[in-house]
Amino acid sequence: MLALERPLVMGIVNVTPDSFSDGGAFLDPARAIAHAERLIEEGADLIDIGGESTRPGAQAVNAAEEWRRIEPVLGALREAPVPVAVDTMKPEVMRSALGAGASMINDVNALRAEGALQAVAASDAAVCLMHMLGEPRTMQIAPFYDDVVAVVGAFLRERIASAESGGIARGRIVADPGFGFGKTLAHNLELLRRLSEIGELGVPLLVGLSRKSMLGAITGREAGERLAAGVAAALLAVERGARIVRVHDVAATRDALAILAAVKGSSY
Ligand code: 7PJ
Repeated sequence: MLALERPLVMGIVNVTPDSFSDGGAFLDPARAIAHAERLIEEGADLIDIGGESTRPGAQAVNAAEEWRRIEPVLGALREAPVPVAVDTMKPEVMRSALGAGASMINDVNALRAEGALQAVAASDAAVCLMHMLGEPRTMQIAPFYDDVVAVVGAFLRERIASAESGGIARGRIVADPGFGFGKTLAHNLELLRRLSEIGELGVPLLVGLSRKSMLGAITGREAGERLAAGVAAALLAVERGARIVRVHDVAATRDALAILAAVKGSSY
């Protein structure tokens, strides 16, 4: 159960050799665990562990290798004071993660893989359903939408309905428009500008913009130099209704959200 009276910060821990933002830095479990602990100290409300890069063009890994990367980190965080999500599209990895105490499955494929919905339904964990057009290997090749907000909203509504009819109660679900997943810069900007329109889904919105290439396209900066841009984007998303922001830079994001809360007259 997550209290959502203030926006929450999900801290990203990639245990991959090839993530675009911090590729390889935390492939060693001890370093990934130390990084997760640091994000918790910085004020992360939840941690997201990923063992497969979903950056544009990334190659898939098999379930055994993906789980081998995740398991030690998830195991070490069993006693962590915050819930832990596992970022995976694979039902085998979902089942292992849920068996090992994951509190949330973060699926960029929105439980569309055969058996994924059942894997989550058999647990009492939460799930994040994200919109992606196509698959990571090819998704940035000429993505097209008539109306990106309408298409993403309709997709998320359909996935929420499927999850509910498969036995996942609405209170366990969050939805995510999937910035950068089969979207051009113009699509991403329109989604962010009109985020409050997708917000009418009946579930909380989670948004991931941290260090993404759309920020690089606007600022001309490399992934490691997009902190200010990412914090600005997270703030804009929260102003438009996002309830959870998935970020690499937890302390800076929390500071920005504290300013927002203060301006609104609430505490953070
Ligand atoms: C997202 C994600 C996102 C959710 C990644 C990256 C690429 N999960 N996993 N939303 N992005 N829910 O971290 O930039 O936007 S991987």
